Amino acid sequence: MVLIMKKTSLLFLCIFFLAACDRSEESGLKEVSLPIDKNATEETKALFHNLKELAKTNVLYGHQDDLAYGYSWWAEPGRSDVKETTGSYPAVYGWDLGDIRQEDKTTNLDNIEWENMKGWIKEGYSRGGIITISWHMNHPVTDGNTWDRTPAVAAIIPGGEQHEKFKTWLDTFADFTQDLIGEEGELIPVIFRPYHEHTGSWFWWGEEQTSVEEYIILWRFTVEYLRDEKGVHNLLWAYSPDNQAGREFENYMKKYPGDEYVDILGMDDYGSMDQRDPAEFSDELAWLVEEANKRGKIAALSETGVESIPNPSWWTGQVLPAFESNPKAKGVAYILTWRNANKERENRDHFYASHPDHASAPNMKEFRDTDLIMFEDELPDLYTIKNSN
Ligand code: BMA
Repeated sequence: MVLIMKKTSLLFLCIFFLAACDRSEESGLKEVSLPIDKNATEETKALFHNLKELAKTNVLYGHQDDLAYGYSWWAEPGRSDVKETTGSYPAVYGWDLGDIRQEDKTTNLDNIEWENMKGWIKEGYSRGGIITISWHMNHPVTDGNTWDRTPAVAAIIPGGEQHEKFKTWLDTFADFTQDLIGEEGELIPVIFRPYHEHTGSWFWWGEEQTSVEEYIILWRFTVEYLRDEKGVHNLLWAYSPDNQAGREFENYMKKYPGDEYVDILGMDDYGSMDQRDPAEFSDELAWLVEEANKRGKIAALSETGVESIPNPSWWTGQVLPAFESNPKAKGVAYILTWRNANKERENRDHFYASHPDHASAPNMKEFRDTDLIMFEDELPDLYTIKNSN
């Protein structure tokens, strides 16, 4: 009898609880998701929240260096291979700060003038686009380039002999980000993706050159120095191991700096988009989405592509199924394909988005026309929180 009564009251309690939940849904209030920086600017908080919401229904398309140059043009205002191929600019603009240091060099490692880059960042943002910045950072000990594999991390973390010098590089980075100002005087939010592809060994912060402890200390120091000492509050932090076309999830998390230090679980992967069974890769993306959701983070395919797109139906034949084969993979927030190097200047076919004369151009347009994939002209306002359904 006592048991029956207990069961009945439990039932009533459940009904009451469900009704209460219903009412909060009716009122249209939604929980706001917050980034790791509790003092992030309003626009940065809004971007985190809105991107997380948008990821439930769409995958945004992004392209590296999109406004700076294309396969057959260089620094011409308004131009974009992506827009000329599909009718819209990309929703996400990738830029890289490689070669930014305490010196007079006026361009990045791919010859983009810093001041022009700032202009293009402002332009993309003013149209509602998302800005993400990677950093092929020079070697802080030898002053060589980012591909100098001499170990360096122990020397630049606190206590290391190059620590003070390294901080001046971060200062330059801070200055750059604080000079990104929107039309209302607000700081432009940036998805910052430092020390990327560290599961490979091609950069000085790579797997063979850096211990787990060193990598985590470097990451956390960078967050704390920029956020707490330099007062940089327009960043979302993206962690982006290289997936190396395998189910190496343990590897993915091996040097994870922790949920307090990361907003976006990114993944860089070139190999998987090159003739690998998209269904397999889709399962890996699904894993990434689940992992991100579990931690209150956002999942992103932060760098990918196949050089010169030899398969004319690559966009709908390889990329789309990577998101659709496993329906959970649709929860990836965005994909960023790498840059379209200028053919004349670099004398090579090093492009990762279609350009209008390429055989894959109609297929990229088809990809853009699907309901799942979103380009810039379809974006909702990402920089204010509506807090309603
Ligand atoms: C690589 C290549 C290089 C380039 C570097 C940084 O993948 O595109 O040519 O310098 O990225 O953008």
